[in-house]
Amino acid sequence: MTDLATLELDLINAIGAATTVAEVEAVRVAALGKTGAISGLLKGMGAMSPEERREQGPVINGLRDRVTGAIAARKAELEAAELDARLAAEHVDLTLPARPRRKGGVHPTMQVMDEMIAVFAGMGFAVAEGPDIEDDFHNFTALNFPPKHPAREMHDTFFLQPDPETGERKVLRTHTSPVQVRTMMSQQPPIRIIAPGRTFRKDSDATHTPMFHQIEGLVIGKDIHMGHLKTTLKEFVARFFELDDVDARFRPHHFPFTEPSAEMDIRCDRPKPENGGKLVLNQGDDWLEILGCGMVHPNVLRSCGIDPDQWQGFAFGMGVDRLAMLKYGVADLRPMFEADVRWLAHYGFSAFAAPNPASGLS
Ligand code: 2NL
Repeated sequence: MTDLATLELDLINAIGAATTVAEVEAVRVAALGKTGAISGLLKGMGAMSPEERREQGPVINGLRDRVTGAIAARKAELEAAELDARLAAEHVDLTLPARPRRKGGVHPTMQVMDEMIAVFAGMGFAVAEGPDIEDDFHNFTALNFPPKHPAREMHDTFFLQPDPETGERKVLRTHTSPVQVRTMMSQQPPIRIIAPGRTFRKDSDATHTPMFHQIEGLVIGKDIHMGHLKTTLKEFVARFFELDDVDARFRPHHFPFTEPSAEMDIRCDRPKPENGGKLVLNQGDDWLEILGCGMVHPNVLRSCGIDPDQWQGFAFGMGVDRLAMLKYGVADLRPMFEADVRWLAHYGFSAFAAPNPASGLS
């Protein structure tokens, strides 16, 4: 056998023996790569005499074409086999259940806040908002707090560092009343607003957290009176708890910013085994405190640029977190603001079930 015939036989055997595309590629490099055997032969043709080249050229070119063809054929064959093997190994089981996805939940406080806003919106109230950091005037003075009122003490209110130039000490608002003060100062009556938001007091025990949520409301008109207050708040409570009617009482109280002032209670039967361990509203001999309210004090109207001889109105305020716990059976206040996702998974609401008085609140 000639050297060329031996070379061809060796290469064809090696191509046939290759079991992976990578092995075929190694043969191709050995034969046709820069320093490959066939490449060497092709290069050598440059140094041949014309006669020799005429004779050897077709032989070497033929060798190259057959080896190239054999490599391409073997590669195609192995690629097809490799694809078949992958398709057999990497099958997808479409009957497997989808992996569970973590989804967020709406905090009960925010759910209840949205429910309350939906009820009041349905009664014609607009929503007003304001800053968490307030000044003494909007949080206390305009609300008829006397200069020595205990709420102004360091131990009840969070104060920011005094301003180095003016000495003014800003506060974290202790209620959302300042939002209503701002509304009265910037628009003339009639006014019908609620002010939902975060509030802060230096209080921390089994029933108080330093940060909590409030909704306050304010209605000012020419002839707004206690009758409007009682009807509005009873209607609110009925809609909020999805009751036909509420058995309520208005118990005299004191707030600096209202006169007269009252706390509203609704009749209830405290949780006991006969009631499945749940609080029952509208029956029993107990009373549940729901909110505080009253007729806006003339001094407050005056401080906000509203003439108390022309206008009067009522205001109210309630704690959202406590009502959320009551409505949805949250037993312990403290985990409410610990941001534990396991707690939220248990007590949270779907973000797709936004409260809507037409379709039911929750
Ligand atoms: C409560 C009691 C109340 C108000 C808040 C108010 C606001 C203005 C004027 C007059 Cl601008 N009053 N707000 C009135 C009565 C009670 O809140 O127990 N909150 C948790």
